[in-house]
Amino acid sequence: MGTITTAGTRHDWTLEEIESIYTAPLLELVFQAQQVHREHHRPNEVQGCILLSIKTGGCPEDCAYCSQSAHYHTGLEREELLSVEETLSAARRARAQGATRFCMGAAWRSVPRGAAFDRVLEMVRGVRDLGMEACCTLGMLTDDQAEALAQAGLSAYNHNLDTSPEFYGEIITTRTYQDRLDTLARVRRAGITVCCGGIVGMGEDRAARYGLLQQLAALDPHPESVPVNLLMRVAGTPLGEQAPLDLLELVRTIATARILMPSSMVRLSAGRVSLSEETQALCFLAGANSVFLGDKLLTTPNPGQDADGRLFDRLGLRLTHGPADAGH
Ligand code: SAM
Ligand code: DTB
Ligand code: SF4
Repeated sequence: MGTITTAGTRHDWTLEEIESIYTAPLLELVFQAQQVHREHHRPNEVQGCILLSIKTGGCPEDCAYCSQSAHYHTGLEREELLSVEETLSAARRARAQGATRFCMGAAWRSVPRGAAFDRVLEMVRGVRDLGMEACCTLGMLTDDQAEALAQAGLSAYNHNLDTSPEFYGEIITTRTYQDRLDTLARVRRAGITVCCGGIVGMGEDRAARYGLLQQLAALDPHPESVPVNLLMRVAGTPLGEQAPLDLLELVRTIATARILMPSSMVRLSAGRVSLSEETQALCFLAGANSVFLGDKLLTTPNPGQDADGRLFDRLGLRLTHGPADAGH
C-alpha cells in the first residue's frame, strides 16, 4: 500500500483504491491529505456556516437518524414554515457571528408548490441581499423548482447521499438512492452548486464509507461542498442508542474525502459537540475547512460562539471573510 497516489481530479476511483487510501498509516494519510489541502485551499482558514430549520418536524420520510421524522417519537415540537422576516433576522445574526453561508433546512420529503415555495424563494433572495451564500436543503425537487431557486440566486443545494448504496436500505426505506441522485442531477443542471455528503457512526462498516466516498467522487463535477456528519444520536430514533464511533474513523473519512475531491469544501458538520478540540484539530489537518457555527444545528446542539472562539484562538484558525462565493 505505502504511497498514496493523488495526482489529478478523478471520478473513477475504485473501491480498492479508496480502501488503500483510507487504511494507510494514519500519519501518512493525514500528511497526504494536508498536502492536497494546501495545493487547493488556504491553510489556517475555515468557512463558518450557520443553519436554520425553517420548517421543523413531521417529515414523512423514515431516515433512521432523524429527529424530524414523523415515524419516531423524539419529543420534537413541529413548527410550520417560518416567516421571511424571522429567517432574515436569523441570517443577519449569523452574519454578525462571522458566517458567510446561511443554510436553510426544511423537513419536507419534496418541495411543495405554491405559497410555501414562493416564501422560500423570497428567503433566498433576502439572504443573497445580505451578501451571504445561501444554501437550502428541502428534499426532492422538480426541474422547475431547481430553476426557480437558481433564478432567486441560490448558491448551493444540500442533498446528502448519507451512506453507500448497499447500506442505504438499512437507514431509509421511503426513498431510493436513485431518487437522491436524480435530485442532485436536477440541481446541477439548474446551475446551482452541489452540497452532498453523508453521515458516519450509524453502525456502517468501513466498506460503506468507501462506497459513499466512491459515489461522491463519481459525481462529475465533484460536489463543491461535502459535509461529513458524525451521527447525532437522537433518543427515540432507531439510531438513538448507536455505539459511539472510533473518532479516528471520522478523521480517516475526512482525509480520504480531501484526497479524492481536492477542490471541494469539506465540512466538519454535525457532531462537533462530541469532539475534543484536539480531535477537531486533527479533522482540520485532514482537510476539513468549514464548520457550522452557533449553538444549534437544525434541531440538535452545536458548540456555540464561546467554545468556537476558544477553539479558533487555540488553533490559530481564522474564519473566511467575505465577499462570499464570488462566482457562485
Ligand atoms: N429533509 C431534507 C433532506 O433530508 O434532504 C433536508 C434536511 S436533513 C435534516 C439534512 C441532512 O442532515 C440529512 O441528509 C443528514 O445527512 C443530516 N442529518 C440529519 N439528522 C442527522 C443526525 N441526527 N446526525 C447527523 N446528521 C444528520
Ligand atoms: C448536513 O450535511 N448537515 C447539516 C446540513 N447538511 C443541513 C444538518 C445536520 C443536522 C444534524 C441534526 C439536527 O440538528 O437535526
Ligand atoms: Fe425528513 Fe430530511 Fe429528516 Fe429524512 S433527514 S426524515 S428527509 S427531514
